[in-house]
Amino acid sequence: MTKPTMKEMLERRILILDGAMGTMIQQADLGPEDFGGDELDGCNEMLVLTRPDVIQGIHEAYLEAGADILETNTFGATAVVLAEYDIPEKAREINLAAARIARAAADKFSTADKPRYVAGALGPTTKTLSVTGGVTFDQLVEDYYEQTVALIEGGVDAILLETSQDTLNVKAGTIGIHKAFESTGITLPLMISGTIEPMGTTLAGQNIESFYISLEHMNPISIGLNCATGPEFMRDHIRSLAGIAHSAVSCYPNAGLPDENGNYHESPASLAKKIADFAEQGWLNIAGGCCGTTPAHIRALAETLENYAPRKKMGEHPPAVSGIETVYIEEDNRPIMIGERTNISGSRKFKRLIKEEKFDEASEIARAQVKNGAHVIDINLQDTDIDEAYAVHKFIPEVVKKIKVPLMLDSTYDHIIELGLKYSQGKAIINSINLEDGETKFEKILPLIHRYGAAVVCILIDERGQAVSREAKMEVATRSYELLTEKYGMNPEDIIFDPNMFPVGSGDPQYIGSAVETIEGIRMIKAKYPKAKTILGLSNISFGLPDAGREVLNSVYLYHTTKAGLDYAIVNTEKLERYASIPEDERRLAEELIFNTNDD
Ligand code: HCS
Repeated sequence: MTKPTMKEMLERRILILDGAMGTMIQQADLGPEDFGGDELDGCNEMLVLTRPDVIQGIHEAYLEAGADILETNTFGATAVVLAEYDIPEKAREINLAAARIARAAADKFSTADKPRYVAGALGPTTKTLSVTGGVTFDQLVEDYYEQTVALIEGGVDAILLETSQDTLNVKAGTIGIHKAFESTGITLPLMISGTIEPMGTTLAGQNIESFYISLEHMNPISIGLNCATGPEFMRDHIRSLAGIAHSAVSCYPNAGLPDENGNYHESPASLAKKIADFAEQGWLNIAGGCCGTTPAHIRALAETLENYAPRKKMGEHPPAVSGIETVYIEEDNRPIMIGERTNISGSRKFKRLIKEEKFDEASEIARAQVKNGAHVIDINLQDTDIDEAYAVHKFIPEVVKKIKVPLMLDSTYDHIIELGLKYSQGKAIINSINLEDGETKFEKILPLIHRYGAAVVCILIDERGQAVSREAKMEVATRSYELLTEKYGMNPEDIIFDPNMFPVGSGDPQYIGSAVETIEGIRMIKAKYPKAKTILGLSNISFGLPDAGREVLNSVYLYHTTKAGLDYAIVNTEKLERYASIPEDERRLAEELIFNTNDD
């Protein structure tokens, strides 16, 4: 008889994950010789080679206690961590051995009623891309890839990225994991577990919602929290996660907060009771223990949770993008304002600062935009005078230290977009794709969207040029939408149509009437594709007018396009006026231009 899959078992009951490994090893009274010598003392992962009996013993104790899922002893078996012991080359051997030990133990205890699973554990490493640095995104991808390949070859049932403190590390991890799935031809369920510090966010600053929104595209079988705290600190976060996650929710806290000597005091009964309360609320699918927990904790948990049903109702949330913080795109907060001043082609000051490599000062411009109401920041560093890749590499890490809002990455080059994504913890917006050159742009950018998670601006341009009339806009939107959702597998909520705007303020006769076409184009797109979003680069409309006139025209146009359903506006947030506060005669003049109603 074949074993039910983990997914099938998750439908039936709350699955019990094992307890701590690291703190169990600490208690095992081992000496340097057990780890392979003085230099390797404390390298827990080495024990799968030097003292496999110890690791096997811990696994079996957890299985006896009732664990359904074992974690391999590979938390720090990533080359970048093993390099601290001068043994990076041992990564493959250690992961392979660890997976085999856990596999054998799980199989020994597995029965038809209670199948046991092995999750290959990948820790966060000792370096975070967003906080400590000291490692590159690409290096982490390679290290996680190597680790995952060996775990798969050793026979694990799932891959678990745990104690995740920085979503950028997780993104590198998931990319490495998928690369391993491709190269081995074996795709396993992906489990993700974040760590929220007592102050309420990950080390890299995200709360649980942003963490989830940034990783949702990976479609994990489970997502949850472990480590850092005991269960009570996790309560609000687990509740939030259960409310939004489409996947199973996991929770494996420490046995309380450690005291000054690093000891944990939450008793098995008390831990089980607190976690059972989460189950009672219907929030849980997987539960277990992290640092300080023992087989006694897992036994208490398994016995208690037997009486509770797993979370059944999947969560939901409004369409969203994220940086360190999340922005939901909802009817009552439209339009989302995107600060445009960090665009080289739109701001001379910004361009000068980037050219002079004053990245810190340049990022102050982003901060000013946010201070004045921007919910997202557009970043465009493309210019013939500038090395764009270098500027992205220097500027984006600087700017994400200063602002928490999502990024809009604006470039015509896919390799530049990808570079930007490697610095974006959150779910960014890519600006932009179009059908100008057939599907070339779609083919280049869509893989990035699936790999890193992002929304995308789709400009309504095709092989014939920019769509001007409302009918032409609709035609290109329809073709783009069908391709993106059906052929390229995009979530409709992440498609943002830019229906084009022309400078009606310039007086150029070819643009007369185009502002109304854009308003009506937005209305038609929103009616046909209510899930898709719309965006405009607002200042285009007033191009060629004196500054004061520009502000009025921009603001009046924003008012009318918002009424038509506009979701995002790229603006200079420092220079927007409220429609109601614009003097009536100025407003009328602007409306005559927009609606082309001046007969003079
Ligand atoms: N699975 C790891 C997590 C440490 S945070 C351990 O040691 O139990």
